[in-house]
Amino acid sequence: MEVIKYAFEPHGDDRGQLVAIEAQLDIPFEVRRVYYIYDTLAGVRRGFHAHQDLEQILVCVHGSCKIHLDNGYETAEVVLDKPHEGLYISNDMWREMYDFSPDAVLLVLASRHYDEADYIRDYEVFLKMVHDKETNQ
Ligand code: T46
Repeated sequence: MEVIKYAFEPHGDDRGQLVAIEAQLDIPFEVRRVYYIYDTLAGVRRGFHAHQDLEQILVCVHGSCKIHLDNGYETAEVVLDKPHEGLYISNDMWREMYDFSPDAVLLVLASRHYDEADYIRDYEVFLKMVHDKETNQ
């Protein structure tokens, strides 16, 4: 599976680092929503869903975490541990987030507003959907 990571440019000087992410310049979509996940306890696994119509960039701006990706055919495990690196996740991708360090802050830039109807939370339904799409192509 192709894992798409964006390398953002840190603007560092003797005061520290600054990363700017501009919609449709540094990432391929307009940002309509920002959320972040923190205080996730050790051993916790979150996610367990796919989206039908959502693009997202995940940046672990502090600490580290791992992302399990599954496109219905292949899986990948991605480590996020750099505040200047973003993981791109688009539609039809099952994701789980795990191995959060105690200090982890996972920032997410999303292309659409929150919509519970966009979530596919049943893995069997997800598999059927991606396999049906492949068959009908
Ligand atoms: C995703 C991964 C990476 C809202 O009210 N608004 C929001 O924009 C979001 C994302 C969540 N919520 C509420 C819904 C739940 O009551 O926050 C609660 C926790 O959300 P959820 O269980 O969906 O969180 P995760 O960590 O399983 O998944 C989240 C995103 O929902 C999802 O789109 O791709 O992070």
